[in-house]
Amino acid sequence: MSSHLKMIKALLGAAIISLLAAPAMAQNPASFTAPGAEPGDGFWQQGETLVFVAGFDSDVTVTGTPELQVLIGAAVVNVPYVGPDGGDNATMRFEYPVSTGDEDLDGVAMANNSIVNVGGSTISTANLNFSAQIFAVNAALTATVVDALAPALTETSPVNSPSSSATPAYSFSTTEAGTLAVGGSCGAVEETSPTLPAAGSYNITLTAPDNSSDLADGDYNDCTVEVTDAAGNTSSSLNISNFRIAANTVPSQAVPLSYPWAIALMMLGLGLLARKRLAAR
Ligand SMILES: [Ca+2]
Ligand SMILES: [Ca+2]
Repeated sequence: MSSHLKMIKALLGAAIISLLAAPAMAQNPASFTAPGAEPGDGFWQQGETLVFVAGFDSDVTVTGTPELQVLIGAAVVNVPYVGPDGGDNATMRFEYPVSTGDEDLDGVAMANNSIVNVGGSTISTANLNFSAQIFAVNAALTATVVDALAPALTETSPVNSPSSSATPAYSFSTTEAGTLAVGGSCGAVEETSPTLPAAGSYNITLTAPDNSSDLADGDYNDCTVEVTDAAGNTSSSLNISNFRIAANTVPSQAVPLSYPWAIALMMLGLGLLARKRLAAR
C-alpha cells in the first residue's frame, strides 16, 4: 500500500566516505534527501514503513545485514538492510516500521551519519570495501515527521465535591499539544475552542454536554477528558474523579417550622384540657 510505504531517497552517489576502509580517497559528500511529496497527512505513524535508499556509483555487494542508524526524536534506531531497491543493484534499501511511541516532530535525521556493519556484515563495490562504517553527510530529514506517540493526561485538580457550583472547575495536564474532548455526562466551556497549544496544565470549566448549560444536581462518575495530537493520536481517556453537584437544591423549611407549631398546638390542647377539668369541678 502506497500510503503505508513512503520513500526516502538517500543518494550517496559517487561519494561514500569510509574512515576505515578508504580514508585517503577523495570523495564527494553523500547526501540523503527527503521525498518531495509525502502521501497522507504528512505524519508517519504506527503501521507505516520508513524506507531509506542509499545509492552507490556502481553495483554494491552486501553480505549479512548492515544497519542504517536513524535518529527518531532522541532515540537512535537501527534500521536493517533488506536488499537492493527494486532491481537496482547499485542501491541498498533499509526499512523501518514505525512503532508505538516513536515521535520526532521536527523530522528524523541520520544518526552518526552512518551505515554500520554488524555481525560481520560487509559492503563492497568494485572500488571500495566497507568493513566497518560508511559516513554520509549530515542529513536532517525535516519533512519526515514521525508521530506514533499519543498525549498522556494526568488529573491535577479534581472537582471540589460536593460542588455548590453547577459549572465546577477541573484541572488536568497533557504531555502534548492537541485538541480537547470532554465526554460522558460532561462538557466544558473550553470544548467550544478546543485547541490546547502546548503541553502543560489546563483549567477547564465543566458543564452539561452542550458545553454551556449547568450540570444538574447529582453524582457524576462517567466524565472523561481526551486530547488528540496533530497527527491524530488520541490519549487514553482520563476519568474525571467522581464528584457530586449540589448547586440547585433549596433546603426544605417545612420540617424545622413544624416543631414550634406542633408544640403550640400541644400547649393549646393541654390548656383546653386543663380548663375543661377546672370547669368540671
Ligand atoms: Ca528530529
Ligand atoms: Ca504525538
